[in-house]
Amino acid sequence: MSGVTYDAPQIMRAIIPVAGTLITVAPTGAETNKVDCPQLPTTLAELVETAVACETAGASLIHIHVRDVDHRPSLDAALLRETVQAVRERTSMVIQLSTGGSVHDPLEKRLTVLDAEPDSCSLTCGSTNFGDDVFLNPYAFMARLYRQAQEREIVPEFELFDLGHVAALRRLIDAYGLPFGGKVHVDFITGVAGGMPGTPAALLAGLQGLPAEVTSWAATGVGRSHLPIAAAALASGGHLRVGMEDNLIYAKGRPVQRNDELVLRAANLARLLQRPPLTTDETRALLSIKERRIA
Ligand code: KMH
Ligand code: ZN
Repeated sequence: MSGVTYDAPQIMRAIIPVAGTLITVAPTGAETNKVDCPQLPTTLAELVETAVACETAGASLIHIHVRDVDHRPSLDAALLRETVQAVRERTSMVIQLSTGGSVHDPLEKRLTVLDAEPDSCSLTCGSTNFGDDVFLNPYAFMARLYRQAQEREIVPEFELFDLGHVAALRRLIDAYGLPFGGKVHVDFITGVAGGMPGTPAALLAGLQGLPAEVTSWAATGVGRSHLPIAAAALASGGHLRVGMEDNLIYAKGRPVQRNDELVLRAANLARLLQRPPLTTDETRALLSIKERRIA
């Protein structure tokens, strides 16, 4: 396994400003209970309505976890397929299914998510403590998921919760080459209890270790690190992920009511920094997404 490199040209490449901003929305996640947060979109109808509103607000990629009729996290094959089709019919966003699921989902079941034929899938580059639980991603699982995504022409988004995950991404690319389409997009998910802290310093440390093959990167600050990480990412040439999977508080004392208000705030911040939201077509080109939309 080759080591992570920290050469100066690589650092410069990572922070070169880019013209627009890919805004991902992660509207639901697997951790928040519907009873605790009735505005969380957990039904298919709520999810589709959310997707449409978030696309209008500036999101061009949606990271989806589905819930069953009891609003519990689910990896049901029919439900995943129905969800992909419904969101594809109503929006032009890149559809990314979570392969992380919930911390309780078995690894074998998480691999079956690809059967729903999403445009993209998440691929977390290592295990991490996740609050009181463990989010398990052994290297052999990552490798199988990566190979299957390549075979099915699904573009992975490499989720990096910790600095060690940056090194594991290097190992994966060395072993199996580039993803379908040749682009390498990563998302630093910072601020999880057990992962890298949600600080600009930690984000910059991660950037410095990125493999040269990385073509775009985004960042997410979970909870209170939401805004500082968004600002640091925009200032450093990165893209954004926002949504109720990561953050339920809009401002002090003010819960998030709708995902699209988080997207709109991110879009306005991006515009302020002269990095307006990418269109869905621009995001599809950035990530080399296979065309699966029905004309
Ligand atoms: N729900 C977390 C345990 C992913 O979507 O791939 C994992 C997660 C990552 O949300
Ligand atoms: Zn997720």
